[in-house]
Amino acid sequence: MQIILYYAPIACSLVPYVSLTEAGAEFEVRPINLKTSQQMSPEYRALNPKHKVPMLVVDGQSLTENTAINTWIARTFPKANLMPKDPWLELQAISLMSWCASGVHPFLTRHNNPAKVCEVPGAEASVRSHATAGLMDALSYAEKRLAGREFFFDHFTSPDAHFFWCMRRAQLFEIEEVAELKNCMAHFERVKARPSVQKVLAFEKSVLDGFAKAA
Ligand SMILES: N[C@@H](CCC(=O)N[C@@H](CS)C(=O)NCC(=O)O)C(=O)O
Repeated sequence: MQIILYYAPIACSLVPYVSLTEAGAEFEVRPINLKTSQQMSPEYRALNPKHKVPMLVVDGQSLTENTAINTWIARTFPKANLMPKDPWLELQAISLMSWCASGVHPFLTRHNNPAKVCEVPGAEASVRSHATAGLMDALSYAEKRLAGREFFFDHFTSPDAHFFWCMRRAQLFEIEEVAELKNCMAHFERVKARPSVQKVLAFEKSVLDGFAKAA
């Protein structure tokens, strides 16, 4: 089976990189430079009209959306236990990843590019402050879910990788409030220590260095 991951540094394509690595899968990574808007190029848009990462291509068939991609990885590599085995808990895991994608990620996107949601000159600070309030409200749910727990379920699963990415992105945006979330921060450090996450962070650095050299 040929697996290709379209990936961009810093972006949420970190999540399937971690899942594939945890699964011991062989996969090829094709880096996309979001800083130069490579995702908007005719070549990439021909592959993925949504012009987003991640995208997984399996034997020539493409799959987009983190929730679907990570569900595919978990089902294709069952020995890695990337989702709970119990069908109800598996759906709870899918629900958590959908929430990361639709209940948390949009607040981070507003931080990244406030002008996308409000073009009024000088509105950036207000957009970011509303985004932070929405983000903190969303994260308070995870703070409660993670109380007294190492992971969202009884072992590491893909939703842990997805939530790790959300927390990392928030910290890279220097949203200081997230540091107050003790359970989320402990989860962040726990997931960060995993070899799969250390591997993607090292890979990310090498891709960023390569982009800088090419610029
Ligand atoms: N719902 C998608 C979100 C994907 C997404 O927004 N990816 C961002 C990077 S984190 C992206 O590719 N942005 C480029 C663009 O919007 O053109 C998922 O969960 O996979």
